[in-house]
Amino acid sequence: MSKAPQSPPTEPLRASLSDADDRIRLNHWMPPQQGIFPHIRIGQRWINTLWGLPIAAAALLCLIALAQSLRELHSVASFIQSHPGIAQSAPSVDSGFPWWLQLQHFLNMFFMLFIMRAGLQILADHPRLYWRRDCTPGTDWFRFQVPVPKDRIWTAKDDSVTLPTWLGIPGLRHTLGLARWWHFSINLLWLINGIAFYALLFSTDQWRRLVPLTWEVFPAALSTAIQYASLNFPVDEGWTRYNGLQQFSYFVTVFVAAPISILTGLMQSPAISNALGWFGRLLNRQAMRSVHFIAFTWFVVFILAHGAMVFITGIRQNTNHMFGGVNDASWRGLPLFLVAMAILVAAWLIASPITIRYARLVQRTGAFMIGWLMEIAEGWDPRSQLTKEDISPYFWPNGTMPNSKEFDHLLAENFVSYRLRVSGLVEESREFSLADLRAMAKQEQITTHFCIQGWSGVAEWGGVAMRDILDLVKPTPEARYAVFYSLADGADGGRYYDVHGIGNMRHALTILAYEMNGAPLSALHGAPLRLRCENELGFKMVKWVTAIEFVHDFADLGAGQGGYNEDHEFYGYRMPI
Ligand SMILES: Nc1nc2c(c(=O)[nH]1)N[C@H]1C(S)=C(S)[C@@H](COP(=O)(O)O)O[C@H]1N2
Ligand SMILES: [Mo]
Repeated sequence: MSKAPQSPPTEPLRASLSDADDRIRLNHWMPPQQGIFPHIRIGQRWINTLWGLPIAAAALLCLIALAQSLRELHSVASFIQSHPGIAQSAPSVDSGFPWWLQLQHFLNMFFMLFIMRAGLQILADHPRLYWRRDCTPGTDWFRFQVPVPKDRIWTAKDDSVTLPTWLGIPGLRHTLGLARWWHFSINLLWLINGIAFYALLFSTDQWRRLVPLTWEVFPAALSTAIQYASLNFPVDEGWTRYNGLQQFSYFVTVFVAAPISILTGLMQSPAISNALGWFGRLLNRQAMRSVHFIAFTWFVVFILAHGAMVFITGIRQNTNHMFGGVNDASWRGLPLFLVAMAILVAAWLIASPITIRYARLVQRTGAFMIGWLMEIAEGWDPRSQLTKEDISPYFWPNGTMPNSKEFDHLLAENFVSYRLRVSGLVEESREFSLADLRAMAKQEQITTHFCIQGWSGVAEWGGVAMRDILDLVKPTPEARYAVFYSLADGADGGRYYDVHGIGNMRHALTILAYEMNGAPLSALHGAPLRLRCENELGFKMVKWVTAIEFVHDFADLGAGQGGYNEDHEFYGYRMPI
């Protein structure tokens, strides 16, 4: 903290904050927990998607037999004759495969690898998908976790599952803090590459490869599909024109799946979803998460099919096109393709180990790359008030419960001796009893809670607006942050705390809540007092708040990252997205 004029006494709870490692140490980390193979719910039945493998294999064999017999039919033969595969109306491309196309193709492949792995890691932190905004157990349509146990408190963190380090980034369990830095930072690079790709496509003749100009693409795609399935492939003219099936699948990938992924990703954020008002309410976070995942499966299927076709339809010619930029019988492309693959495999292998070893560096780099976006988004005003009908029947509990004599005592006496201390860089330090707070103006709001892990829930919150507290204690001009101290420790020992920019404390929907859904706040959800700050993710909303301290800087608190999860789990101190 820089020297304040007359250094005020600091909050005594500072001493109970703990330092944290700059890397993941397995003996300090959440114990592993295996999930189950992904299941899909159809009606009341949960079906293991592993069945998809033999079914797909059988379907493929049937498809081959079907396509071969179809081609013996006169009508099909003449259909293929009139629609050989490449739409007649498709104009040809004269510029071959220019260097920028090859480079962007490689970068795209490289970035997607990290984005998809990190995305899976994020999903593994709440391994269930829903369509409705509430995440009531049993309403999920997809999961790789067992049903929610009913005989005990089962927090969202309990629900997270381990991913192998070769699959997720960085693998392990509940590492989404680090995975999000990868996901968002590489997304930014992928987006820049994508925008440059669009621009170059349309400023050259290359767009003609991908954009079908007439409906003829559909019969052409059907014809190509029958020819491939019969294992008697159509003539390849890929240097100048793609066939209908290529054109259709590339178009969907580039112009449908990619934009949908970006939009559905952004709309899972509290700041963006809330700022969009009715639109964010309609396309709720869980629906967006589900569509985001469906787009991901499209990419997986596309990559597998596209990769297989590259090999099956002539690896030498195909790599000459996309990695060599030539259309001849040379061996120019293949070695370059192998080099590209080696780079990819090496990056694949080191991504998780370096993330585990240099976790703090990954956090800092991520904050450097996309922290500015987080800063902007935090300023947006939440415009998403919901109605009583929207209140979720179930609200996941999360975090580490208080486990102290002090809290047990407070709970037993119904918090009569509870005092909220507000101190630090303020003109008037104050203590508030629960009765004092209840006597102040009450603000009620019905909002969606967005947990970083992926679940959401709607509740009505009642409490005191933070701006009213600010008006009473009057933070000095040096005060830049508000630190919230909890009565509870965090999972790795040391007190739970979190830091907010003071601007965020003046937001219309930032309150200290003592009521949830019209009843006094339960111990599980943060009694006697919890923070609600609707443009941020759930972990920023400290439960069981006991003290608020206004400070100039937070570098000397805990491990200096601006909060318990920021210190111990490598989250960002601003996470409105
Ligand atoms: N003291 C404390 N506050 C906490 C946590 C915690 O572990 N300790 N978890 C946070 C997280 S990650 C979330 S999502 C919300 C969960 O609030 P809920 O239990 O009411 O759903 O509380 C936040 N506040
Ligand atoms: Mo959370």
